[in-house]
Amino acid sequence: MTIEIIDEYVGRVRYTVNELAAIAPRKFPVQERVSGVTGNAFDWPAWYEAWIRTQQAEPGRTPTRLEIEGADEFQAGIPWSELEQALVLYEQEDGSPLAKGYPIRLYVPGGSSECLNVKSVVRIRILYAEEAAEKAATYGFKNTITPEQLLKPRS
Ligand SMILES: Nc1nc2c(c(=O)[nH]1)N[C@H]1C(S)=C(S)[C@@H](COP(=O)(O)O)O[C@H]1N2
Ligand SMILES: [Mo]
Repeated sequence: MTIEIIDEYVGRVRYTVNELAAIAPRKFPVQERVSGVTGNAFDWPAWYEAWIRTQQAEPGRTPTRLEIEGADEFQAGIPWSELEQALVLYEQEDGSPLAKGYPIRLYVPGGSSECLNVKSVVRIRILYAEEAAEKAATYGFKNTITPEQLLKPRS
């Protein structure tokens, strides 16, 4: 199982869970940020910063939005500014693959909804368009996001 990363500037790359986690500068127990959850995680913005430096991208651009999709086609679109505390859960406490949410799971503490905690992530799109930052977070099954969800104000 691989995770596909699609970046507007870098292009499309695929990583195994181990390859993805190896890029992260620091790993920590997920409960440091999300109470009641166990396993090991890494910080998403720190992962991105480490990763982008290894790519042939022009430095200095800041992403505006993340689009993230699960194996079941559940997906979320999240303004980058909402991801300051976001983390990726990638293994259980004992180092074995996730029993729930495999291959990886996103958590968005401080985000506008717990529904943004996408499980079984298989695709991550990193967007840079300025307009993308202005749209509120969205979530739902692919192609079935209702106008109500799109218009749902942050609570
Ligand atoms: N892949 C995937 N991720 C998902 C969902 C889903 O249906 N599929 N549901 C979301 C919603 S609506 C919520 S509220 C949380 C529920 O997380 P939990 O199963 O840990 O309680 O997961 C989110 N992540
Ligand atoms: Mo939810």
